[in-house]
Amino acid sequence: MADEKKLAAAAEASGATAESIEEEGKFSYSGVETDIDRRSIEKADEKYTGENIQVLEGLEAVRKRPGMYIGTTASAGLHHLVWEIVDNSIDEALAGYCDRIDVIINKGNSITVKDNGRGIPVDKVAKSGLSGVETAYTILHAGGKFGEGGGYKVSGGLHGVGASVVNALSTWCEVVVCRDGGEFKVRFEDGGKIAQPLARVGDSSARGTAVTFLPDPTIFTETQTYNYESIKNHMRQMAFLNGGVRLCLTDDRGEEPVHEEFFYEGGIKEYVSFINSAKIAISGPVIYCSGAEEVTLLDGTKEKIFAEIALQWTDGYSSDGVYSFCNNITTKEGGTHVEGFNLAINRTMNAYAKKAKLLDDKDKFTTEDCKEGLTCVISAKHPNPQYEGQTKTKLGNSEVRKIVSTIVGDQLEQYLLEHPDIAKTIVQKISMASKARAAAVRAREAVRKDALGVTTLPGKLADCSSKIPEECELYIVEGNSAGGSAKNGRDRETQAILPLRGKILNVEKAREERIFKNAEIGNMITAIGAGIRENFDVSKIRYHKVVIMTDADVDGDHIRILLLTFFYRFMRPLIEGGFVYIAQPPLYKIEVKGNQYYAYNDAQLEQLKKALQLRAGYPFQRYKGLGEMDAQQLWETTMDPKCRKMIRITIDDAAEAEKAFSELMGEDVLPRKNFITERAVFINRDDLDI
Ligand code: 0RA
Repeated sequence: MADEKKLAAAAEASGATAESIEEEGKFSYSGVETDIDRRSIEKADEKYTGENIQVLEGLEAVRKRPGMYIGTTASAGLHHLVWEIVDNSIDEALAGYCDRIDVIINKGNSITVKDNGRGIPVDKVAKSGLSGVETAYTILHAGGKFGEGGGYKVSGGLHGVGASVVNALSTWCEVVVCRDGGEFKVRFEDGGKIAQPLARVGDSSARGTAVTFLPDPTIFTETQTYNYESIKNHMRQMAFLNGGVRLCLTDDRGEEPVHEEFFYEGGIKEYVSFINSAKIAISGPVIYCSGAEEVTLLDGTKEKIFAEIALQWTDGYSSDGVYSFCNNITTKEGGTHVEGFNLAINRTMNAYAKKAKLLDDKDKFTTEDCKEGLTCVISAKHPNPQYEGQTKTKLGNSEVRKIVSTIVGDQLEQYLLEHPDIAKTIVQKISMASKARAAAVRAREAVRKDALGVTTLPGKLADCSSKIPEECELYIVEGNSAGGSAKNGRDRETQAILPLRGKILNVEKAREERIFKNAEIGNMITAIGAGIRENFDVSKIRYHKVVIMTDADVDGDHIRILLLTFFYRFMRPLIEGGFVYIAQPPLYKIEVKGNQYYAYNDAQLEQLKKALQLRAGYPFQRYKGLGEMDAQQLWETTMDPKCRKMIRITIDDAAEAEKAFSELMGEDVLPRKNFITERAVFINRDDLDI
């Protein structure tokens, strides 16, 4: 097994997906209601005749500016198409008519999404003059605006751009609906043009909708290949967030089909158990609170807001184990549901601890204290969510604050009163956190003083001369000898080198006071220059690329994961912003007639031997460490921006990443072993371009 694959898998450590650096198009959504959207909606309200030119104009707008609708046309956008279609089926499940959704990755990378719901209506829609199916697939934002009863709702939010967007971005798209005793089929081609209008093609006693589409390669130019792990993670998350719905994934691309099913009767309760599976829970079984409240919308209609919260304390030290969602979409920046939770947990735990004489009347726990070691999933379902924040991932509806706060306040208090032993354990944990906080603040102050002093950059840091962060790179290098080569081989203008001595501290297992006394960690904080944790300010980072460069061996793997854990825990926006990379040094060198050739994996080595027509047994060098390369070689193979390959680390799914980091770095040995064995399967099938 090639070592860089192993590391890619460790990076994929999941939730943290490794992408090749070419993938620059991060998903950033600039708001759902763009001007183009609004125009299209207005058009959709006009009278339509069968072959309507305006329909095509709407879809043409999507094809002209796909980024506006799906964020990016890179890998994330390709996957977004699947989420869109799955969302529609989830809505049908939430309406109570569907309990199974299948996703099939077909040979050739088309996708089928199939549900056992009522089937998209096939009757004519007066406004469009088209059938319900054709309307949904050709008119922007048509979803939910047709059909009787009004029971059907699009989830809205960041997804919810609708099936028509998927159709617009597909080479072809077929929808088969079974309902009313018949099977109906429609086929679109060339970005949504009706190629075969909806027709009854047979009888059927079944009910449901099956959509198959092939993403258009002229739009998704970067990659047309679906990543099994990404789809799997998303479907598992959907199954957790929508308890009782069975989500099934089949990959038909290989020789043998791969099939997995996700079904969690307990929903988010099981989600918390899953995240905590490699941790030690101290508060008994997962605690669950839920409630709904009716609100009257602006147009006078009444809708229910629903919120559920599942929580469990572990013996861990991190205070950022809160995962929040609205309408099944991660709200990365939190928002009113999280604020409501914070208020409730603070109020409830302080009141209980005082009443039970476990806390002095003059003392007070902070919200941070209450959240130490806590894993919590908050899921809100809102008919009209408003999103705010830089990435539009912060829930803004103010009524939600009160709703969540009341639900958690009342039900958690009740739970504590009914379970005094568990309550006591939780209060003790919070109390210890509170005491440690005072000590940590002092230790942290010491580091911050250094970090603020411009003159006190670490002595070991060989800084670059440029002060423009966008062009600056920090190489964090394992070992002093490799550090020496890197210093001599680098581009001094833009590349800084920070050598690390031996292994860095495992921040997953150490308490804050110790962490801040660790010299290597202090050096990294000072060098990057943007603070840590809640004070981390990504706009202050001194380098836009932080590159981890370690040996391609077991120790190197370990140091790499220690560093990733550190960044994940202390500078998460650095990873989220895509500023963290892993260098890819070559594994092999072959010398032929004085020329040097490098191979970065086993397959390349074989290719090279063939291309150079080498006899069997021709000698080659296997690099055991970076230290075996001189400065010139290190530059040519690993650091020169013109020819190096690096892996960029991103986080797809925060809960998944959390679980992976705690499995890899936590106390328990068994989950770590399992993790590595499970990944071994993935390593062979990963489609990373290295
Ligand atoms: C509108 C009305 C009805 C069903 C649906 C939409 C529907 C949409 C999707 C999208 C994916 N799967 C779906 N399944 C159903 C109900 C019409 C009726 O009363 O039968």
